Amino acid sequence: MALVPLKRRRRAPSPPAGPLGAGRFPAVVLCLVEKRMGASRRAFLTQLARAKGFRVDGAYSAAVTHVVSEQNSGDEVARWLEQQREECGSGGDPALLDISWFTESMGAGRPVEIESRHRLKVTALAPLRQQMAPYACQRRTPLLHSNQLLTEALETLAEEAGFSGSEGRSLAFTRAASVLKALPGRLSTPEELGPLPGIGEHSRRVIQDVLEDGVSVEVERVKLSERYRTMKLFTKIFGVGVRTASRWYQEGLRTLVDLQERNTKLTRQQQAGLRHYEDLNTPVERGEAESIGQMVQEAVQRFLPGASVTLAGGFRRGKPRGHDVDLLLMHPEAGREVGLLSRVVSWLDSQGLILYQHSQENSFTLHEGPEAPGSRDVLDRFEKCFSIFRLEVRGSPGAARGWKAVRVDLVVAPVSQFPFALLGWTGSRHFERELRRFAGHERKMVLNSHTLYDTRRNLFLPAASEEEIFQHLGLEYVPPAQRNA
Ligand code: 8DG
Ligand code: CA
Ligand code: CA
Repeated sequence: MALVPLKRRRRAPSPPAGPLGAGRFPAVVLCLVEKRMGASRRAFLTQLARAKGFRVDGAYSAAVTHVVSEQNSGDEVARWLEQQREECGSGGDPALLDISWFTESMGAGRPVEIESRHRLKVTALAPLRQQMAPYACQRRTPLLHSNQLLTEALETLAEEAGFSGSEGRSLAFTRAASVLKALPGRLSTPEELGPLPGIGEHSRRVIQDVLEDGVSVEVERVKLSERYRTMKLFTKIFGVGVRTASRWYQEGLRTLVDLQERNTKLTRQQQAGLRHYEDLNTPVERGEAESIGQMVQEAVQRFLPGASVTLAGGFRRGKPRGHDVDLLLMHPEAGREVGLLSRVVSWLDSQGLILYQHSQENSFTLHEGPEAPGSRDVLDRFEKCFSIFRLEVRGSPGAARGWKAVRVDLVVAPVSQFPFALLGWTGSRHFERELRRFAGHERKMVLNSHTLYDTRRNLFLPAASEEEIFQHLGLEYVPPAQRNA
């Protein structure tokens, strides 16, 4: 069975290259491992390579494509790489090379093709995998990882299972994908999967297919199927869930035009979703999210000076773009936040900045007991507003009309619940699910976006920070950038 090389992952934009700029070979970014090479030899080699037009970065980042070391074992360098990834909070999947590749490249005056004799032999990956903790909240999951092709395949199947109402199957694929995201390196043979937790038989088959053939026939078939494509089209309408989309599919509807032509009954939210379909399915850039944060912050200051606005969701985990903007509002004095949201929303509305909104009152009371807020159909009971903002955009392509519709969630958290709200609204969804599962199964505690309740001792455990919540749970703190499970 011939191994088809995996397609190279798209890389994050490169950081500035230092004084010498991008170099003559834009596809190659070197990083030299100091370890046994020593500082002075490293400085000498760096200078040499830069003089030949190579980009050599002083520190590791996701932009690095070639890691070069001298007299270090592959395992040493793999461990070094893992540490660097942790420190810079991003993945990257550079080739680990022996000095011989460097010497030959300098001789040739260009990066020579990597051959297997240049590559360091890494065996340490297997034991690392055996240590993989079973819950996603016990692991560190960076935004960029080395197994993109595999996780995309598994996540397509998870989505498909969700569309068919098979929650259990969907979760199994999501779990498998999440384990692969936490691996320190690229999986190269199905055998390496041996000791990994949480990867079922079906997922293994898919992984094997992708590793061997570059694609999974099953996944490709799903992606082409009429049902999957239609469900995806419909669920991308703001306000349309799996149930509604499924009903429309069964009624024979296939396109957005069908919805209009057949006078399908739509809620006010769905009408807004359809009206702004294109904008709402264009990713929100970080800069746009920050502008919206600023707009809300200014409105908040008008009515309640001292209140804060915090960007949560995927952006807090370091994502460069997202599907919406999640903002948490809070005032450090308990009770002062009451009434803030409606004023802020009315004011923004009066300024013509809101295209759609529906708000929900705070319905949380401690007396309901610990189970209530986390019950099945509601994630939490904070006062909140699900909205569509009208964001002025200048100079970006496709923004000829000068503005863009952006989905925004505004959530008000009382100060005593703020750390729980922040943890709950930072995600990822799978990370949150796993935190709650861990709390329940391993600690007999109930965690939601409001509180943490210890059922053995019958008491609520207060926390002033996310770190304290992890401490109560007996978990090592996982920073937001490592919650991309
Ligand atoms: P994206 O927008 O970048 O695509 O991803 P995201 O930011 O990770 O996802 P999200 O759908 O915006 O959800 C962010 C977190 O908010 C997620 O962990 C779930 C959490 N969340 C709550 N309560 C509620 C709620 O009532 N509705 C929704 N949609 N999300 C909630 O804690
Ligand atoms: Ca979000
Ligand atoms: Ca959201």
